[in-house]
Order: sequence, then structure tokens, then C-alpha cells
Amino acid sequence: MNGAIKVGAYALGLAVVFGGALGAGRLAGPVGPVGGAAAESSPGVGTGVERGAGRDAGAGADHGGHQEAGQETGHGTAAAKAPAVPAGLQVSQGGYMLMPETDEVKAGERTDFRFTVIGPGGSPVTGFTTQHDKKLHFIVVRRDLTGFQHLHPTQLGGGVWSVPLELPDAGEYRAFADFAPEGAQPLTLGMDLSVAGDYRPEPPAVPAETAKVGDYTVTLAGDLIPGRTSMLTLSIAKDGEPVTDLQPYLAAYGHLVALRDGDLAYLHVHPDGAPGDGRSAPGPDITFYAEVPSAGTYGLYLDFKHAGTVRTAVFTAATSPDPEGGGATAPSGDGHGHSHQP
Ligand SMILES: [Cu+2]
Repeated sequence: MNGAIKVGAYALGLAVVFGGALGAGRLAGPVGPVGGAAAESSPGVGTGVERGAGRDAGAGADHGGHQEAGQETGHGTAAAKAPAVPAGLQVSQGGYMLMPETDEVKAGERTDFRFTVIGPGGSPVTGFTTQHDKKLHFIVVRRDLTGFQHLHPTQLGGGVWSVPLELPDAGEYRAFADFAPEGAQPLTLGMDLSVAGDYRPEPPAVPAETAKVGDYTVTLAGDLIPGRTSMLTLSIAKDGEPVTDLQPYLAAYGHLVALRDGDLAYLHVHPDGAPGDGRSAPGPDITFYAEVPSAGTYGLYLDFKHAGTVRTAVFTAATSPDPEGGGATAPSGDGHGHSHQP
């Protein structure tokens, strides 16, 4: 659906971009409902709920210095081998199952959305290992890649998670729970959420190499190479000036989620370095390693924190051919749609 949107250069450490069209931006407000109708109605203006500074106070304390790329167990290992089923496509995996307790979410109404993770023994899981400062990351996005929200539910006891959820528009949504049960490998389960009403999918994103969110412009560089770990650099500027005083958010200067267009496979993206490790600067560049399992088009969602507020920049990017001629088939980047892969 999205035209060829090729991202950047495969050159370590360089924010160089070559070849073809570039990444894309939809406008996105601060963390909260973004994209879609909200962005259209007030272009360039933050439309979501701004998240207060206290939300992730102490970020970095849990992780300081040991978030090297690929260090996270499970993720890196999976990428090194032939990728199995990408994360987020299953409601049940490895004996764990995502179980919603809330029946209905109505458009435009705040819902106390509750769910549990059922473990291999059939009981709710109550022990979770902190990852990126949180015990569970809850991502919601509409099937047309709009309306991205990155939330952190609270534990109510008995394995029940609760999160205030407001989906402004009707449509088919996907919700992801990204977590690591105590003593087990991290995993991401996904479930559908239907919001009744008049669903009008957004047209494909307009290709662009930058995304704007409020007064900020985020530039994306780097190639997404199928079957490889790809380095992506996102550079943040405010009012045209590079931002050099980013604040830690979720134990990093940025948090990136990547979703595959067509099935919303959830990709693990690792930040390169962490605040306080002596080598990670607080902007303007944030570096990530993304593990892309196949050719295709991907939505990229960058959460970053500056001046006390978390904002989300939204990109669309298509994969590039492997410059070393690897086995993975990749779209040619000639401007045609590439959502449907063989
Ligand atoms: Cu999170």
C-alpha cells in the first residue's frame, strides 16, 4: 500500500541517506492517540495526551549501562538464527496466553481496559521481569498503522493488568503485550480489539524522510535489510536546531517500535547504548538496531522525551535490497506498492 519508501544508507555511524524515496511521516502528537483523523484535523500540532515528567522518573536506574545492542536475551538470539514466527502475531505462544477481561471498547470513550496473561499452568502470571523500566509494555495501533499508543498498565493483583484506554476512532485495532515472565524468555502476544462504528482507513502515508511532531522534526536514516539487523539513526531537531538534551525515557533516549504493514508483526528494536553509559549522547542522534524478518513496509514509532514531555514521531519505511546480495528478496524500491510479499 505505501509506496516505496526507502530509508537511508547502510553505513555504521553515518546518518547518510541514499537511494530512492525516503521514509515518511505521518504527523504524530505526543504519546497518546496519534495519526489518523486527529493528525489531520490539526496538522503539526500535538493532539495526544502529553505525558507528565513524573511518569518515568528514575529511568535508567534499573538498566544503567547494560543495554548493549543485542544484549537482551531472547531477542538477539532469535535474530541470529532463522527467524521463527515474528512476535506479536499470536494471542498464545510458548504456553502463555493473553486474555482480555474487558468486553468492549467504544470509540471516544475512556475504558478501564483489563487483561491477564495466563501461564503454562493455566493460572494468571503475576511475576514479570522489568524490561526497559517497565514490567509490561502495552502497544495499541489501528490496522491501518494509525492511532499508535504506547502505554504502561498497572498491576491490580491476581495477575490482572489495568490501563486507561481511549481509542478515538472506530476500527480494527491490534493490542500487544510485550513482557518477560519471571524466569522465562521475553515475548510479545497480540490480540485484536474491535471498535464499532464507521471505520475509514487512512490512505497510505505520504513518503517523506522526516516526521514532524509539534515543534520537532525527526529525520530517519538507515536501511531496513530483510533478514539482518539494521542500524537506524533518528535525529531530532526542534525549531530547526539539533536537540542535545534529550531526557531518558524507558532507560534510553528513545524507544522505537516497528510494525510490519499487512499483519502488524511486532519487531524488536534495541537502542544502541543507554543514558549514563559514557558513550550515548542525549541527542540529536538516537541509534537503534532493528531486526526485520522480511521485505515489506513497516511503521516505525519513536517515543522520545524532551522538556518533560514524551512525544511520538511516526514513520513509514520500506525495506531495501541487501547490498551484499543476501538471500532475502526485497522490493526494488521502484515506487510500486510492496505490502504483499510472496
Ligand atoms: Cu513501554
